[in-house]
Parts: sequence; structure tokens; C-alpha cells
Amino acid sequence: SRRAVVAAVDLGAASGRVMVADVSPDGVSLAQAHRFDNGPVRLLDTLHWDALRLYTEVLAGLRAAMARHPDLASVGIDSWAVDYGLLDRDGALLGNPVHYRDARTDGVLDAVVAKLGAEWLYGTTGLQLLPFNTLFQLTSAVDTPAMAAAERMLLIPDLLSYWLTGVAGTEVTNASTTQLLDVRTREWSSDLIARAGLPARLFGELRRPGDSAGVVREMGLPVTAVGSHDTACAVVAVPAEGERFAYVSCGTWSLVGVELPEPVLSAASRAANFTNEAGVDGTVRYLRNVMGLWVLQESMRAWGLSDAADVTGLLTGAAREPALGALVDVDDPVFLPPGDMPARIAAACAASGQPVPRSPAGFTRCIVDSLALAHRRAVRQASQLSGRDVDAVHIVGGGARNTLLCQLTADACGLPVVAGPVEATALGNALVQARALGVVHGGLSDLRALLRRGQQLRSYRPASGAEAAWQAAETRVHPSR
Ligand code: LRH
Repeated sequence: SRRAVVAAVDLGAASGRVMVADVSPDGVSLAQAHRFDNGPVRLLDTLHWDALRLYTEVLAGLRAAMARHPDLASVGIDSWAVDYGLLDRDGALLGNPVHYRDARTDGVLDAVVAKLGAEWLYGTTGLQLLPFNTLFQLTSAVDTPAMAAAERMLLIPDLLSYWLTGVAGTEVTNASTTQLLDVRTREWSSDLIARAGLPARLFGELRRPGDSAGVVREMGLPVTAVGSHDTACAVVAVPAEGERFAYVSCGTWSLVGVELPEPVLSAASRAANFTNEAGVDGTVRYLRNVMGLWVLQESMRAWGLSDAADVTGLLTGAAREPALGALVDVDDPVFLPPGDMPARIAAACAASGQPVPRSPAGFTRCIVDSLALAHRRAVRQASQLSGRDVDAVHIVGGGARNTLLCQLTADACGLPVVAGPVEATALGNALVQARALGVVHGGLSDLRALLRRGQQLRSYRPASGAEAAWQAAETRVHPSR
């Protein structure tokens, strides 16, 4: 058939959406069926996700999509990475999934690295060390009653898919973020699982993007495995021509890197904490996690601000503040947990002898400048460590709307920035489904060519003569480099 209407469920840490995409060889059009907020729920000392509410919202979105498009052919589900639910032998959920920003993993990374060795871990998994990788979350929970009863671990999109269909599966792009896959074979590393002391029974057979993943029981709608890791979908929808591009998938996190055919496992790559995550079509997403708009979102929460108008107001104010005043290393783990973000930024500025911002606009400028600087550093390192030349930086996701961040990223990188699409993740999700349905054909470059028809992209030229100031800024924040 020449056309298909598919639903893309995309769950982010701050919000979820059910989108409907009409895909044909002439292009994709996207409409929102349902959108809802997401966030942590603290129960006593532990931060959770409200998994049943997410399920309810997804179902509500699918019902709305079906009502408007009775010809809906398929649905694909993606979400943020690393988090999971444990199921017992009857398939019942053993406790609410824990949020990756929870403190239960404090110190676990160091203990596991001391036991297994950082070189061996990197050589086996190719993954960056982040305290919340599933490996560390599972290790922190290894002696719990839930773990004793657990028969299966399902990552968030697979858990929702299981509840919709009754079929349990594990999709590989998201599985690659657990730090439990072998980077070469893209199968579970039974060696690592054994050495980490985790029960092998938790890790089920893997499915690939495009595989069939059951049928939504309530409405007879087929589920197609996509890149169930949101970043894998977002990278599919980077509207680049050729391969000489870097991307910033910019939302709660900025995922900054390049797309490669093979992993980079060098000592320098490990030292720079770059990751080799599994992309669609066997590609490698060679990138680093940059703390992202989380720093601004969490500051806004402290200021009692939340909506789009508030963001616009802050950014307008920030644009009038002096450039490259106070700068922080946004990737400092001190900024990872929820809590008073402006206080942490102020403390970091004071500790490094810089003026402490005095207004929300001042803090916002500090955050956006610091984020642009982190983008520069990650883009350059990705290019150097992989040997991939980069001619342009693509910013996709919600951050593509942030004109100040886009311009400063262009200036900082000394490269043109192409911003958009904002809904890259949903578009990548939909394209993988449409290809599995036989509506569109080819590899990622074909899907990207199709996507470029009709997307509103915005280009930013780097300001000339900006390099010296950004170079100096980098030396200030990272004196050792
Ligand atoms: C972005 C993302 C990212 C992960 C993080 C936990 O939403 O999936 O790729 O590192 O969430």
C-alpha cells in the first residue's frame, strides 16, 4: 500500500505523547492525539515512576487515535532508557519502577567498577559509566525480596507493551542502554551478568526494530517494535544528508554525538566517557549524555514556573544578559538529582570564584551558555575520537525550539546548526513502523530524505570571531584540557 497511518507513543521524563503519523513515500505528517505530564513520585525515601498512570494515559491516547483514525495500522512505543519493572512468575509487577534519579544507586557504580574493572566493562559493553545504568540499578536491588521473586526484567516501553498485548519482549536499542549487552554481538553478555551476580533468568530474548510485538488486546491494533529507546528514534529522524553530521537530541538530556557503523572502544573514548549505544539498522549511536534542559526545568520548578510562556520569558531575559559570564560544568553529578537547582548553580559559581547570577534571567543565561559549551565539547570529542568529520550539527527534540540555545551552540561549535524537527522521536518511531509495513523502503538515508520533505527546519550560522571566547570559556570550565 502507498500510505499508512500509525501511532507513535513517546514517553519522556517530563511528558508523554501519543502522536498519529500519516506516512507515504511523499512524506510524513504528524498530529498529536494525546499529551500528558510525567514526573517522579516520591514514596517515603524512593523516587518512582507512576507506571499504571502511564499505562492509563497511553491507552487513553490510543483510544483517541483510533476514534479519529479507524484505519490505524500499527503502534510503536518508545521511552527514556535504563528504567524497568520486575515481573514475577505470574507476570505480576513487583513494585513500582524506580526513577533513574533515585539515590539507591549512590556508590554502586564505584563498587561494580572496582570489582569488574573499568577497562573490561568498556571493552565488553562499550557503554559510558552513568550511575543509573540498569546494571547498577539491578545491582543495588540484588538482595531485595522483589529480586528473589523476579522472573523477568522489562524496560519501560516493553513493560507497557506487555500490558497492552500480554506478550513480553525486550527490544534491543533500549537493551543496549542497560550496560548488560555485549557491544559486539548485541546479545546479553552472559559473562557480565554472571560476574555482576545478577540472575540470568531476568533477561529474555531480544527483538529488533521492525519486528512484530503482539496486538493491543482491547482494539486489535498490531504493535511494531521500533527503536524503543527514545534517542534511537530521534537519531533516525535527524534530517541530515550524508554522514558528516553531529546531532544533539535535546530534551531533558542532550544526547550529543555521531552515527557510526562500528563502535569506538579506545582508551581515549573510555576516558571521555563516550557510549556506543545500539541504533536502528545496526548503527552505533556514539554519544555522550550532557545534562541537558533538565538543569533549566528543575530551576523553573524551584521558581514556581512551568509553562511554555514562562520558558519564553526566561529566554528573552537571558538573551539580554552578558554572554559567558558565569559558567558551570553542567555534567557535574551534583546536578543529577532533583532538588534546589539554583542553589547548586550558585554554589558552583561561588566555589569557582565567579559572580553568582542574581535573577532567574541571569541563572538561565548561565545554564544556556554552559549547555552550549558542553555541546561544543561533546561534538568535538565525538568527532576526534571517532575520526568522523562533522560539517553541521543537527538539534532535534524540544531544544530545537530554544533559539538562544541553538544560536549559542552554533557559535560554540563554530559550525552551522540545523534545528528541527521538534518531534523527531515520534517521527523516527513512525518511520520504522511504516517501513515494517512496507509503505516506505530503504535505509536510514532514505528515511531521512523522505523526512526532509515538508519539515520546517531552521538554520543558524555561527557568529564569526567567536572561537577565542568559547575556547577561553572551555579552559575556564575544564582547566585540565
Ligand atoms: C533520553 C534518555 C537518554 C538516557 C536517559 C536516561 O530521554 O533516554 O538517552 O540516557 O533518557
